[in-house]
Amino acid sequence: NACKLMAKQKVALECLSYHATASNEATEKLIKEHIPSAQTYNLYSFTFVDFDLSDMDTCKATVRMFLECSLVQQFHIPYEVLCRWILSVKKNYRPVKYHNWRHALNVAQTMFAMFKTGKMERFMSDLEILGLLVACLCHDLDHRGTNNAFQTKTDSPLAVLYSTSTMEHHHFDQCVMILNTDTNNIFQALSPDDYRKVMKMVENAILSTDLAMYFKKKNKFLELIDNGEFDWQSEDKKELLSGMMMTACDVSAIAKPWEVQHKIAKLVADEFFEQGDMEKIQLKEQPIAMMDRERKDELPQMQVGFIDVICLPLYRVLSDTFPWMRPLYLGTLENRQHWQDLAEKV
Ligand code: 5BB
Ligand code: ZN
Repeated sequence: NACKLMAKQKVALECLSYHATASNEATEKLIKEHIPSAQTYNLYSFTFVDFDLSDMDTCKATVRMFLECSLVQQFHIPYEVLCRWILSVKKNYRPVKYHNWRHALNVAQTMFAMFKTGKMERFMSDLEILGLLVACLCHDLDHRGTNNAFQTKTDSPLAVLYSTSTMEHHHFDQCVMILNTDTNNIFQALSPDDYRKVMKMVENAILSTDLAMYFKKKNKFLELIDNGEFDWQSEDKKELLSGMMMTACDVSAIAKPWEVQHKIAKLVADEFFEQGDMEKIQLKEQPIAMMDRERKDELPQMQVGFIDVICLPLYRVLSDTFPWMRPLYLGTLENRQHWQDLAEKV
């Protein structure tokens, strides 16, 4: 309808000034670089940290994950196209505090560690592995540091376009846009059938990163597990499992060594506070506690709540079903204690 068309145009115009594909120079440079081993970057570990990596290293680590899964050979991805696509994806993240390219890389690395160290690879086809890695890298594209509720409250064109899972639909749109940009299509050699399949998978995976979707689907997942489900091959079960894995990867900063978790939680809080500031000033509204910098003393208690309500239940069921995922559960449990200690000091 007319209203959505207008919204779509506004979003497109807004993005046009921002979007850019990677330059040939940057692509040439990445192509010529030596790609260090997975070990060099600690890619197989659930305790991977990006803090000490240069921007170039983050791209090289991404290439390494594709190579390590044999995706380049398997799906005949021209190396130059892979390099350009990675740089374009990186370029379409904004420099916000938390939902930036580094977050996307971390989410993809946790997915990689789940496949390899978590031994989840055996439940997935190569095409599904490709789809999930791509989804992780693209799942927060063009994030503006504000959540779905904020889009709705401010009547942003995005909210007019998509009334539910607003940002997640946009992240997927951006993902499609990059793939459709000249010489960025890493899926170009796929058969039409595989192309359709992988896009469907990427869409489901990205939309699954809306926390509202997680709450909607988690009971179905728990039901399957309670019934002793161990065959994850059917399409809808695979979709459910993929969605749960996406959420598990998305929040996996909570499972990192304490110093790392502490630092990342500060970045999350800073981004939330900036939205809260905009709500106070522009909307003349009182933000929720999580976004109110006047209430930053409550942060440790909120992290305990986040861990108890979202993270631990998810990691518990995943590691009870897939024992090699246990490190995520244990790391989170350890951080819970640290946040609890801080909460009691106040
Ligand atoms: C989360 C859901 N929200 C609608 C209300 C608040 N809660 S919360 O109480 O669990 C909460 C989570 C409160 C404060 C938080 O951070 C304060 C710094 C967090 C929190 N969220 N903490 C984190 O370390 C992280 Br990581 C996150 C995730 C933020 C992105 C949410 C996207 C979830 C995708 C499945
Ligand atoms: Zn995310």
